[in-house]
Amino acid sequence: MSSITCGLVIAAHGRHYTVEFSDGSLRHCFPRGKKGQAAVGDRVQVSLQGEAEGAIERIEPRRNLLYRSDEMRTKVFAANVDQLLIVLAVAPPFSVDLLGRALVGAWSADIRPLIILNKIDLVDGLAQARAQLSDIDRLGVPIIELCAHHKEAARDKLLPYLHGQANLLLGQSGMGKSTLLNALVPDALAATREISTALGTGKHTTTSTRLYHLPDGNGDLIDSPGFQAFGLSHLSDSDIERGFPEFAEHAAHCRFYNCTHLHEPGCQVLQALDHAQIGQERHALYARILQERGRNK
Ligand SMILES: Nc1nc2c(ncn2[C@@H]2O[C@H](COP(=O)(O)OP(=O)(O)O)[C@@H](O)[C@H]2O)c(=O)[nH]1
Ligand SMILES: [Mg+2]
Ligand SMILES: [Zn+2]
Repeated sequence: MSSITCGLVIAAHGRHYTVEFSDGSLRHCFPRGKKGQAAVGDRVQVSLQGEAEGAIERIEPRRNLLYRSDEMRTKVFAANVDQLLIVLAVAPPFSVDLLGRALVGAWSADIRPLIILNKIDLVDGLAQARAQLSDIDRLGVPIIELCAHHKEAARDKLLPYLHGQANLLLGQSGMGKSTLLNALVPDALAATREISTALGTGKHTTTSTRLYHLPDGNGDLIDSPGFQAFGLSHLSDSDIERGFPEFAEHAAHCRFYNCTHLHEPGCQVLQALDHAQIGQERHALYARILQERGRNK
């Protein structure tokens, strides 16, 4: 007879997972049958098998699940996330479109976003990067500027925001996510090696997403692979509208209760757009996301 033990999914490798238990031990676990997919950050019930393996019998109810989707597939980032750390850099240029989508995704899942503007040592591009963030800055999303190469200063600046929470690092490649991870979790490399050991040599260990504990055990940091797309075809119209909080005060006064803020007469969002109270790019992104969804229905 095998016993059931509760654990935390700390890494996903396709259809199998690394689960950490309260004594710190790790096991290589497979889902039992064809049940729903587990995600990094999930709490799971595992029946222990042998010395180092287990079967996931049950996924505990989630607080939230962050994912992206398009007409082809759904891609899960992580579960039970408190805060989304969106990593941008002064250079190479970042995509304002992807940033806006990440914010929509976060808010729709009740996850608080925080923006990290990295590489501020590249002073020539700093003003331009800040200008690109002005619409977002006005929304009140915190923007932390730092240089990940200065490990200690970066750590001192960021850690107070991360303590006691499950934080997910997200960003396009080249923004400095790995550099930042190594600044925040100095033994990240060793922890990754420990997973490989727990999985046994010879096993395929390509890890797409990985949860690390912050030093002092005061919160977690989940590292995810870089992304180049952030489809939101799973969201409802109202989820999407919630991703544009600057629309709300105007939308309340639109003539039609079901106004889409795209073409309706008496639309106060469009009027605010005309008066530059709402950013052009922000409204264009809103329209794009709605349009993509329309195509997928
Ligand atoms: N100038 C500068 N370069 C940085 C900084 N942080 C990271 N980089 C560099 O940016 C490149 C991409 O960093 P990396 O951490 O691999 O990005 P990732 O793809 O997001 O994981 C590397 O060459 C880093 O050395 C920074 O604060 N300033
Ligand atoms: Mg990287
Ligand atoms: Zn409207």
